Amino acid sequence: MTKLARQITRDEVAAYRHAGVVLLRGVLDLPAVNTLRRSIDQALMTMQDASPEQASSAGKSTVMFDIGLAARLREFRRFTLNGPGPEIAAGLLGGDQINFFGDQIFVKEPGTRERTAFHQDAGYFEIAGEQCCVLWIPVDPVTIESGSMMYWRGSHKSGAIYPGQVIAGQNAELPDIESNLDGFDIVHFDVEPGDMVVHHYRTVHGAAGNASRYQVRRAASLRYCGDDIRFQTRSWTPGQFRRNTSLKDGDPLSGTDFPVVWRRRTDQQAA
Ligand SMILES: O=C(O)CCC(=O)C(=O)O
Repeated sequence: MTKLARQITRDEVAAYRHAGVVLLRGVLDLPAVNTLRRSIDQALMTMQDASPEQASSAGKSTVMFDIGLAARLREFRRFTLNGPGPEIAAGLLGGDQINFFGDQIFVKEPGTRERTAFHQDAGYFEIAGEQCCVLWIPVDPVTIESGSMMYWRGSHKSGAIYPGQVIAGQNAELPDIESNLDGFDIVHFDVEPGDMVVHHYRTVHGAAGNASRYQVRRAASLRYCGDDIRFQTRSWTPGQFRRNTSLKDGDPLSGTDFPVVWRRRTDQQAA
């Protein structure tokens, strides 16, 4: 299984911590991107009983949000557990151990009007702590026209959690960022396959639809946690994001739901 195409730099770690988001250019090689492409396409073909939250179409344009692929697609699971993700998370989060927390895919076909509303992942992830990052990995070129992710820089810093987040409409707890983009420190990146954008799970983010005429916009979102994360039930978390786990509030992540995917070697500790 392919690992990182290059190492994460100190500047990138500093940017992640300061801004709560960092663009990592060219961290994936072609085989890694192709693995992910195959998995996303396989997921789309095997998506059964998609709820309106997961898939909607207006004419020919379609948006699809699917979750839990790693649990049902072997190649995707191998990518999430043994691919480059764990090492990237370890580089950015620090600490001695990384657990896999979950995955989701986002596909917006050309002409898709549906936006990804500004939201905060921490508002529905059933965890507490500092060390959780989300790897947003495009497998197509993405520009502002086709739906670049937009991030509110520094919004992770206050520690505020906005409960009851949805990605299909304006979140009541959040200010109306979309109508006032200039009023917030918003950053977005044009990306190519091989790049990824990593955000802190408290960083507020969203995206437009896909206004391009021909370019599909497919991306995977992989979530990883470090040592300080503890399981924390959130009564408002929607059912599809709930985890069927025996963990109790305050427990460290463990078990087959949250497998350990990376451990610091003892020689790395000494270095
Ligand atoms: O790709 C998108 O539109 C949304 C991605 C997202 O919200 C995430 O990865 O947390």
